[in-house]
Amino acid sequence: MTRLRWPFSRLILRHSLRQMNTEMSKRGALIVFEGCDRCGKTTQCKKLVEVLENEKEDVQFLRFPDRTTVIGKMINAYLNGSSELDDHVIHLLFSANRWEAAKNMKKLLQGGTTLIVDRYAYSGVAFTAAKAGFEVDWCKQPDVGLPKPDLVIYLTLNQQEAARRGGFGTERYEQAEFQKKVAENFETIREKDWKVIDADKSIEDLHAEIKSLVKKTMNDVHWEEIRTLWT
Ligand code: Z5A
Ligand code: MG
Repeated sequence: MTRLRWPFSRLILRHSLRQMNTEMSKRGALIVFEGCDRCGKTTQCKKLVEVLENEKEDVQFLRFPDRTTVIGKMINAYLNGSSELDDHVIHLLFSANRWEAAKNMKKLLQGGTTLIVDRYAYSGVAFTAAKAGFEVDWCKQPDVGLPKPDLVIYLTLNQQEAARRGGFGTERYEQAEFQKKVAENFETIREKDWKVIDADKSIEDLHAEIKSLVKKTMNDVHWEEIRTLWT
């Protein structure tokens, strides 16, 4: 009788241990890239993801706006000038575009995936607050409660080097005067723990600097709670 029960209790024990292990698994880090136009955010995000994937790290690339969703398509039409929207409406759509991703982001982070994110709520605030009649505090409100990044890498670039990297595109907001206000707003909303990096260096040198910061954060947050934005 005892001999028959023993394998069952071993199975139950093994199952419970596996369960505990899943519940206590290391979480991934939420890494966000912010910065002015053409400073190299997308270039660095993609390179970082490629290198980390080659090292068998569990990583995923996300970008905001995510132009693939229904809301993202409305944002895309607004940015390329094929639709007009009230400034409040487009601000709320940019935020809704993050909220529609938030649940999955949390799930991935809890499951151990590190997220490398190209622009986030800080861009939302810096761009809308550059428009007449918009206060930083109002702009922050729709994003209150989103997952808070564990690391914000803020890339800066001087005007001359930005100009060397090609002229502005044809999208809305791609004008020098507006971009200047956006850069001032980034300085206003910048938090103490942001890593500010001068992006006026080679893609490789910049990558090396960024990678060591990211690796450290990935190790530091394993057992930490996911924090909440602006609460
Ligand atoms: N927006 C908003 O209003 N509200 C929001 O909530 C959010 C966004 C999330 C679209 O964003 C617009 O939406 C944006 C903000 C607003 N408006 N503007 N401006 P987007 O992210 O789709 O924008 P983008 O088209 O990707 O542009 P970008 O982000 O400004 O560029 P970047 O990603 O920083 O740069 P890059 O594409 O990596 O590089 C630019 C060029 O420089 C390219 O030719 C590279 O090959 C070159 N490059 C990159 N790194 C280097 C180095 N180190 N040396 C030399 N050359 C380099
Ligand atoms: Mg980009």
